[in-house]
Amino acid sequence: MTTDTLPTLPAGVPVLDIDPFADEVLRDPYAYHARLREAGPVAWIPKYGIYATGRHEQVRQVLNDHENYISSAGVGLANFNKEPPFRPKSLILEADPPNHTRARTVLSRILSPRTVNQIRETFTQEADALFDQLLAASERGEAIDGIKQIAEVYPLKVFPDAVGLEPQGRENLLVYGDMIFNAFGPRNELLARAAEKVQPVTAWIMAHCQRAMLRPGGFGDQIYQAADAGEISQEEAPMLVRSFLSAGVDTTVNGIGNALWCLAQNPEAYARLHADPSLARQAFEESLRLESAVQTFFRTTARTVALAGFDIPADAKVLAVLAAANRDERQWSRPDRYDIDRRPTGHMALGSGIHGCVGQVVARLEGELVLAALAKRFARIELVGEPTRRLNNTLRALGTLPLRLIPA
Ligand code: OVV
Repeated sequence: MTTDTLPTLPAGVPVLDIDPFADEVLRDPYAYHARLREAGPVAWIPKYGIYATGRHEQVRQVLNDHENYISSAGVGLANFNKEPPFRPKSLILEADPPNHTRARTVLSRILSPRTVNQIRETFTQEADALFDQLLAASERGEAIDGIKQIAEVYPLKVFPDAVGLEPQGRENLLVYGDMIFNAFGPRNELLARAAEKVQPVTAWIMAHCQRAMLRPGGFGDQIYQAADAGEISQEEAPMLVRSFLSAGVDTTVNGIGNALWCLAQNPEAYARLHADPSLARQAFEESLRLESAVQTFFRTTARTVALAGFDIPADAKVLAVLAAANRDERQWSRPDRYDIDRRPTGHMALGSGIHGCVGQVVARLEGELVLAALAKRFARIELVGEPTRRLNNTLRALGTLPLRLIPA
């Protein structure tokens, strides 16, 4: 590519000649993240004609300036001002105020701290039931897959139960999530493979967004109640249920999977957690920082905007590398270390600003309860094989995590 095919490149912006979505980069992104931070506060990636930032200060700035860095043109690589979205836009994720505000108000009330108080007991019982069963298996000497048997089963039980979905067919949620999060990246092989499987899955998802499919009183039905009250339209209700089903499972599955991976690699941290299971919440938070399940989101500039002194032109895509900000040595001491005594306040794994994760109180509840139930029963957790990766354009995901859990 020559510079005259890149009219939006302003003079002086450092160039980073890398494909952030290449398999080898996704498999081990941290060297690329370091290069991105080193290149400057913002860099130009010619491969896609995008800007990228991996320093904490600028990632935070981009996410907290929703007027200049908008979401309605998509939060993936695709610019919805130039190409149609691959599915009808999310009413909350891919929206700006004032539309965003109406949707956000409804979802944040449903997923509020008050709600957490109501679901906490059930979510705790489910975590205890799962780990009692794993304890029995461990006493028989069986190894387990931490992804299949912990990270997938727990969120697939508790969250869809709370939304009000029937038990059958929930595996569709993982296939759908894999596709959605791949679709924030380029049209590469990963997206093509995810898209192959998705037609019947999309039909299942959309069918389960209908009120008749949702248990009265659950999170899904509560969206329809907001429509009954006139806060949103009746047509908007199933679209907001779709947001629950898109963002509520694959994220927590990988958040929990990555937390287990952190603990399996750091026996001294696990020992501390076992000695004091009340550290579960902090241990989960630190794993969000270190191994962020959602690695990136894009924004689109609404006008020419100065970022760290560089003029970014209007209608440009800016890649906010949340996971790079979370290991920025300008922000964190010993950033690559898993330290459960650290309070990683200000990490970007759940975003920041008006689009910050609306389900974060539920996500944190799930992470905390899983790690606490684990820590109470097991003295040690050991890796008994090489974990495998499930590559995704946006998610940091393990495919398998072979573990032996050693009872206390
Ligand atoms: C945060 C997130 C991820 C994926 C999908 C959605 C949101 C949505 O609103 O559909």
